[in-house]
Amino acid sequence: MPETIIENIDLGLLKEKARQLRLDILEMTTLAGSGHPSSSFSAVEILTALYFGDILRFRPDDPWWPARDRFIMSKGHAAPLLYAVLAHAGYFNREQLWRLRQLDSPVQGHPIQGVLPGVEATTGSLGQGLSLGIGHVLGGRLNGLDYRVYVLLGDGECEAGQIWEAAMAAAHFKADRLTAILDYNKYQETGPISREMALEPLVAKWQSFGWQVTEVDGHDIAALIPALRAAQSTTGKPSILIAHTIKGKGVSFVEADFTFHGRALKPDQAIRAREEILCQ
Ligand SMILES: Cc1ncc(C[n+]2csc(CCOP(=O)(O)OP(=O)(O)O)c2C)c(N)n1
Ligand SMILES: [Mg+2]
Repeated sequence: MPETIIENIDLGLLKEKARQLRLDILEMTTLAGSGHPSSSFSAVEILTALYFGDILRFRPDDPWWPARDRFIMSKGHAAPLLYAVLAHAGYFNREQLWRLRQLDSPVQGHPIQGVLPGVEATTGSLGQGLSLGIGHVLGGRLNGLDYRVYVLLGDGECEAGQIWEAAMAAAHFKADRLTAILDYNKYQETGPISREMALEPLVAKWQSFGWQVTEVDGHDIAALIPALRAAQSTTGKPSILIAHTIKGKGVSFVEADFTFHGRALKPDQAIRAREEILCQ
C-alpha cells in the first residue's frame, strides 16, 4: 500500500523516532528493574505525533515560555515514555534516562513538575490531569495567550469520577483549546476494562458531555496527525481523540500479558523484546 503523505511531515522519520522511543523505554525500565513499560509502549505513536509531528508548540531551551502549548501526562505512570520524548526533544541529556527511579534522580517513577524541564504537571495519582488542563486553558484566556493544552488519559483512569466532572466543566467553559487523547488500550492495572468497570459506550458518553469526539488508530501516526490538526480547528467545545491502542504495543509477549502493567522486563526478556522492536 502506498505511504500516506502528510504535507511537511516525514512519516518514515517519525516511525523511526517511535522505534527509538520504544527502545529507550525498554532500556530504562529494565535497568531500573521496575516501572510501566506496557503503559508507555501503548502511547508511543500518540506522543510521537504530538511532539515530533509539528502539533505541539514548544521550546526546549525555554521550557517555561509562556506561550508554549501544554502537554499533561495525566496517566503519569507512563513516565518513561514522557522522559524519553522530552530527552529526544532536547529538554535534557538522554543520559538522564538511565537513572530512572534511582534515589535523588530527577527521573522519578512518576513525573514531578519543576524537577525536570518539560514536565508540565506532577501526575501519577490518576484522574487529575484533565482538571489541570482546564485550569491552563482558563489561565491562557485570562492572560490573552493562545496556547493549546493536550492531556493524555488512560482508559482505566476514566473510571475515576473526577474525569467526568472535568468533562462537564470543559464543555461548560467551551474550552476549545483543550484536546484530550484517550489511550484506549482496553486494560487497566488489574485486568480488562470491560470486566473491572466497563466504559462503553465511550463515544456517546463524551459526545453527551458536549465534546467533539474522533476515533483514531492510536498507532497510526499518519492518522493521528490529521486528527490532532482537526482538533485544533474545532471551535466552541473541547475535543477528544479516542485512540484505539494495544497495551504493550511492539513486543508480542508483553501485548499478550496484562500483568506486565507495573513490571519491567528481565534482561533476557529485554533482549527478545529489543529484537522484535528492531525488526518492525
Ligand atoms: C487515584 C489512583 N488510583 C489508583 C492508582 C494505581 N494505578 C496505577 S496505574 C493504574 C491503572 C491505569 O490504567 P489505565 O488508565 O488504563 O492506564 P494504562 O496503563 O492501561 O495505560 C492504577 C489503577 C493510581 N495511580 N491513582
Ligand atoms: Mg489502559
